[in-house]
Parts: sequence; C-alpha cells; structure tokens
Amino acid sequence: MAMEEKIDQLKAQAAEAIQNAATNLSELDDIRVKFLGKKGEFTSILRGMGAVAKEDRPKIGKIVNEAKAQIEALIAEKNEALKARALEERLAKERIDVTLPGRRQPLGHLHPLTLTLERIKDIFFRMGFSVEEGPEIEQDYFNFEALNLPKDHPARDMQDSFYITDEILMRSQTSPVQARTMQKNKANAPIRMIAPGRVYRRDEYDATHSPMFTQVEGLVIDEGISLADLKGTLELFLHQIFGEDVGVRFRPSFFPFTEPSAEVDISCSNCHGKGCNVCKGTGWLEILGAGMVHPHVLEMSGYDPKKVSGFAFGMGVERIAMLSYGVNDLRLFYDNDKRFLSQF
Ligand code: 2NL
Repeated sequence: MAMEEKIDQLKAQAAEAIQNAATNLSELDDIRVKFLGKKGEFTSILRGMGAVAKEDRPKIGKIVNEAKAQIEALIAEKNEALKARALEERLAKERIDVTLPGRRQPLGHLHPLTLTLERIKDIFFRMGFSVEEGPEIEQDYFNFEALNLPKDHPARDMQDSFYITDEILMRSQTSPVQARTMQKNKANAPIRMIAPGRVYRRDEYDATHSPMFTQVEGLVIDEGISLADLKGTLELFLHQIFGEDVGVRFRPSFFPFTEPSAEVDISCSNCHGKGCNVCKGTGWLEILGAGMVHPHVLEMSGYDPKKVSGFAFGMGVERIAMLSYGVNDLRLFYDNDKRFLSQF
C-alpha cells in the first residue's frame, strides 16, 4: 500500500537523519520538529487520512503512531548520547591539574622609612630611652611657646607652619611631645625619651624637601647631665646606625630651645671625606641638630635648672634612610611605586 510505504520511507529518513545528521542537541531538535512537529511530515500524513478508505484508517493510524513512537525513542536515545558526549567534552576541557604549583600570594613588607625608624628606636631602646607619642595637630603653646619661641620670635620663620587657627597648627617638630612629657612628670623627675613621628612645614616639594616628613627627637634630663653625655650618646647612636668607622664631628650652631647648640655631621659615605657632589666638596654630611636644653625651657615645664640639666636632639628619618640606603630623591619614599619599594 502506497500509504504504508510512504510511512516506512519517512521512518527510515528520520532514523538516518537522527543517526548521522544530528551532531548537537539543536540539530536533533530541528529533526524532531521536521518529522514530528505540528507542521511536520507525520502530521501531514494524518491530515491526509481523508483520502484513505474508511476501513483502512485505524490500521494506518496505528502504523503512523507506532512510527512516531519509534522515532521519538530514537530521538530520546540520541539526546542522551549527545548529552553524554557534551559532558565528556566539558570534563576534558575543564580538567584541573591538581599537581600544578599554586599561585603565590605576593608578600608585602615594611616601608623603608618604617625599617629605618625601627632601627633608630631599637638603638635608643637599648640605651634605656622610652618612646613617647603625641598629637600631630598641636597647640601653638606646646609647639613653640614652651620651647622658648614666643609669638613674635624670628626663629619661627625657620619652620613656617600650617596653622588651623591662631592657636592650633600641624606640629612643625616633635618637641611638643617632649614638652608634654615634661609637664606631665613630677618636678625634676628624670627623663630619657625619644619622640618619633610626622611633622609638617611649609616647604617646597623637591628631591630633599617635603611639607611632611618624619622626625625623631630625643630628650634626656637628670641631675648632672653634661655636654659629654650628649656627645657620647649621639656618637654611639651614629656609629650603630652608620657603622663603627664613620667619622662624627660637632659644630657650634643655634636653636632657640638649646644653649649651647650644635650641628652634628658624619663623614661622607660616598667619598669617605675626600669631598664629592653628595657632600658638596666638604667631606661631611649634616645629620643631627642637638644641644643642652635651654634653662627657660626647663623652667617653663616645671623643672629647676639649678637642680637638673639635660640635652636634646633632633633628626630627619628620611635623611637617615636616604644616606643608609643610597636614595637620592626623598619623594621616592612617598610615591608608593612598587618598583622602588620592593627593593627593601
Ligand atoms: C633638627 C634639630 C633639634 C631639639 C631639636 C629639643 C626639644 C626640647 C628641648 C630642647 Cl623639649 N630641644 N629639641 C634640640 C635641638 C635640635 O632638632 O635638626 N631637627 C630635624
């Protein structure tokens, strides 16, 4: 019978298409629509049933439905096979080699200024100094007045400051921490302290200046403290930080809060005293300011200059770091460029 032949033919076509043509799930779906869909081949056969003799209709209908069921089964089978193959492909592609070495987490480290400050603190700690801290936003009184720098004192120009109000400023030195410590202490109680921290001055920003830098100041007060103690302490410190063979010299100078005052130089590490462009031909590098605490400063903070005396000093941590690491531009410490920082 022509109808039965046509159904057999369609079945064979569908089976072949499913077997060979379908290489992925969407192609398989196209085949399903083509044969079994609403406008598909088998639907059109069922529509053509009008032309079939009445008594033959149930038989043809049965054959069509069986054929459709067989094709559906083939599609389901192929569907499973394609899914399994897709999964295999994905597993092969996304395979993880658990024997590969892990990705290393880059480890940070301390900033060169922190490293330098730690070395400075460690040297003074071993000489029995305590480490004191204080506010960066400071009262004019502690920053200047208590240090023998009254309001109209010309030496205030030396460190043009950032004022917030007439009475409040960004501290221009860490000496207010010493002044606060002295005033907190009982009268004439001995002091052996350093005050490290950030200070602010209205300076240019260039290779050797910055409006913000790190300072360490020190203060020793006790009965019978002399210039010999100052020299011995600072010489010991400089030999520990720059090496035993470094030369140290003291030059007379002026600070409003010390009398007498000195500037302390070390021999140039670049030319060992011969004179070069680093030391501007002198063979020496200025590294510290120091002096015997002015009697006014002692008195103002409740100490009796007839009973006790003291010495004080100040240094820039950036300058020490530049000299010990051979860095020629201070701005490198603040740029946060990892190519620079990773070298320490
Ligand atoms: C420098 C100079 C110096 C002081 C700081 C000081 C503090 C008190 C009393 C007396 Cl409470 N003096 N500090 C003394 C001499 C020099 O620093 O070149 N700093 C970067």
